[in-house]
Amino acid sequence: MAAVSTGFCQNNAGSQAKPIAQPLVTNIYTADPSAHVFNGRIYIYPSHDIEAGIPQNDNGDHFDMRDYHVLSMDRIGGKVTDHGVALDKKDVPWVGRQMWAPDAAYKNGKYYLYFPAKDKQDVFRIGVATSSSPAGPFKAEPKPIAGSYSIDPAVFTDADGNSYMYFGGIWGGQLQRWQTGKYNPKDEYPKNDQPAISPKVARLSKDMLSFAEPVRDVKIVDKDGKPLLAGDNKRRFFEAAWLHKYKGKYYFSYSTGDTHFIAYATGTSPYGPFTYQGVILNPVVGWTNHHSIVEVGGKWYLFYHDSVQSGGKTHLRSVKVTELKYRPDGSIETITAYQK
Ligand code: FUB
Repeated sequence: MAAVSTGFCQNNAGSQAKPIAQPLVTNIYTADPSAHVFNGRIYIYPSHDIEAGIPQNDNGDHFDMRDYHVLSMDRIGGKVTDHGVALDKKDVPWVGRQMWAPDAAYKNGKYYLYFPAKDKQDVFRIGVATSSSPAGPFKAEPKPIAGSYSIDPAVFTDADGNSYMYFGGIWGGQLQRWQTGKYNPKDEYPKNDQPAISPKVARLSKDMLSFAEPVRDVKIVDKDGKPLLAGDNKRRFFEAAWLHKYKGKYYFSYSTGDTHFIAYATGTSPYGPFTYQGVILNPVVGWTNHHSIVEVGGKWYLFYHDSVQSGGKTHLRSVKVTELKYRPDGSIETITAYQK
């Protein structure tokens, strides 16, 4: 992720916007929601935003989160339970700071929480923690996943039982530092007419604790099969990957970051390539845009966040949910989170 100096997107009237949905909880600030249905109940794995008092900068230092809470509800619109602290920074030996957007998965009778954080060298890595309950508490593995880097893990399990982790984020998420496969602390970016930096994917091992194969690029292409370019800010990948399947097709969705859209692209394999299709969610109040998509009881829902509740403070966000609709051709109707 990243920030801009004002901390507001163009839609900066946090207190004036008329939202289509209310925060799921207001006792804490929550963001980056990854929603799943486990045992017939909806579980949401968000970041836990706090006021750390750190000035905003383009590295996102002001997003200095220190733990995770799990939220759950028995139905959309039902009472939301905050299950308290599910994992704390102090219990993860390798973490230095900034516990950012997590995701969760179920396999082998266990629940897995995947989370990005900066290690003691200030390099983003992705960790995993396990629990016998979807609500936690989770116990972290002593080291980050070998070969992992950058931010925003999203784990998708296909019908054949294979699970894949999608990850990455440019700017403050450091994905640009791994373009050669090795870490380069210089923040260098492709020129505008070169292919954009790709998000990453790796199949997970059967025990869900490591990568089963080398990390691959997730290619996002236009309708002519050409890679989206680095200068194509309105369409190219920035952060916040999510993968879901609808009617046999794979939908890869993501944030365009500095243009603030949640966009999507579709393909016929979990590895891609994915062809850009359009916008799922227009910019929200606050700089970041981050989402997940889940089917509950035959309907589809978009979980997202905005900063209305905090009056527009970009690092104090609240998770919300709204219905997502497909057209008969499988395309997704664009959502605007505010009434006109
Ligand atoms: O919450 C911190 C970061 O902000 C996430 O990792 C990004 O996706 C953005 O939402």
